[in-house]
Amino acid sequence: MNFELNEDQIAFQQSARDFAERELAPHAAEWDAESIFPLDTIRKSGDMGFLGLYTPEAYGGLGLSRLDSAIVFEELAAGCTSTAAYLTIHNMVSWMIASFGGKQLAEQWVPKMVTGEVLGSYCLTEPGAGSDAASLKTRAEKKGEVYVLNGGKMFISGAGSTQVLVVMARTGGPGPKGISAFVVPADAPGVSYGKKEKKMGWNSQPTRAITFDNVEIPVENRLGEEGQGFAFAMKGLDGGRINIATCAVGTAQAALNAAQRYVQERQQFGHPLAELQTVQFRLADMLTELVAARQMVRLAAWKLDNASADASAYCAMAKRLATDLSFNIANNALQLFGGYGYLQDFPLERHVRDLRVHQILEGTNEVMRMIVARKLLQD
Ligand code: FAD
Ligand code: 2MC
Repeated sequence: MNFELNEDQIAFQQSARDFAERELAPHAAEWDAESIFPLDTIRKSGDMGFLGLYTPEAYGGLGLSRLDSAIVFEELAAGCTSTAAYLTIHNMVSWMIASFGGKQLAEQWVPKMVTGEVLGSYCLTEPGAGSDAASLKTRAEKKGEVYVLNGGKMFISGAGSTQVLVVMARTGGPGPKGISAFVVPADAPGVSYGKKEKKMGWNSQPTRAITFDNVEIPVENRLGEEGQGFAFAMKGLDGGRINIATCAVGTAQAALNAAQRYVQERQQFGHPLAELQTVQFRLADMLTELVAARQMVRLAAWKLDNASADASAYCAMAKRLATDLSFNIANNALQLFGGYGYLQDFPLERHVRDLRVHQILEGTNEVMRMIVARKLLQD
């Protein structure tokens, strides 16, 4: 067992760190304040392969493992949490089309997603179906060679600025087995978008509701067979949860780095704050928890790469643990900055605002506990 990164991983990590420092970090505060979705930068990240990290090479992706991808996403999140998190969703969507769509569908969409010509959104949540995703009501009615979609989605990341939607919709009876997944062009007649939601964080990417009003989709746009859509959605989210967790770790690392510097510069009572043992102990706990979170994420990614039977439960454990610990680390870093941590002149308040939603989306941390407990009690 070797816990050191190999040469390739160090190279990926360095190129992601360089990109984050050059292209993301200098603009993150402005994108947050002005709610700018940085499309040019996102497309530029495609030149580095970041729009298709674990997308198969056959469609232009890098074909990396989840572990390697997690190392890259962690670095990107240290530059801009919200933008990196959108990149992870785009990667998840492109991987789903490549993995579950037929060759023709994959060839039509995925190469353009890898370059950034086409950006993707993942559409599972509905106003009445959040944690209980299998209760979704959007319907896809088969009529000859097309499906007709009616219904609505809520909280869709990127919506209104993306070109392709992977939509989970009901083709059969109630419950998970009645759900299928579809590739829907974002500008298909009958697709309309709600207002850009005003959010606490994740402001560099738009979030909108979507309505489907008699949207006609060719039968070939279905992923796999009828009834497989829920399992596809969950498989996408296994990796998605690692990604959301690794973005939390990257952000927590950025917060810890800032705090480490600050306490050595800031003087009170005639000494740098770093000389206080209470400050040292706080930093020590932050670092210990950061390392634990990172290792848990990498273990879960490794499990997914190796198709371990308990991989989904590990993805849920990693998501729960890493997002809770990372939020607390960023909040502690803010505390060490005192009043300055609360000002927008420093990145700490943004880190805290951005990280809060990682405990909610891609399955709330309560749902993560549900998945872990089910696995524990079933074994
Ligand atoms: P609810 O399910 O109503 O939950 C409310 C509370 O009850 C939570 O605390 C929850 O944990 C708790 N709860 C519910 N059931 C249980 C239970 N059985 N046991 C214990 N506690 C329970 N969705 C997409 O499909 N695509 C996206 O791109 C997307 N992006 C998002 C971006 C943002 C900024 C946000 C905020 C959300 C996004 N979501 C997206 C939706 C997100 O996944 C849901 O908000 C999340 O799954 C929770 O659903 P809900 O909001 O309906 O909460
Ligand atoms: N991989 C493959 N198949 C899976 C799976 C996984 N990870 N998880 C479940 N399935 C299958 C499962 O095996 C079962 O099929 P079968 O009966 O053939 O065995 C089927 O799916 C139904 O599974 P469950 O019986 O576990 O379904 P249930 O309705 O009890 O709920 C739960 C499952 C709560 C885990 C799921 O609804 C869930 O994850 N809810 C949270 C929703 C969520 O994460 N939303 C995120 C939206 S995206 C987002 O937020 C973004 C920012 C992009």
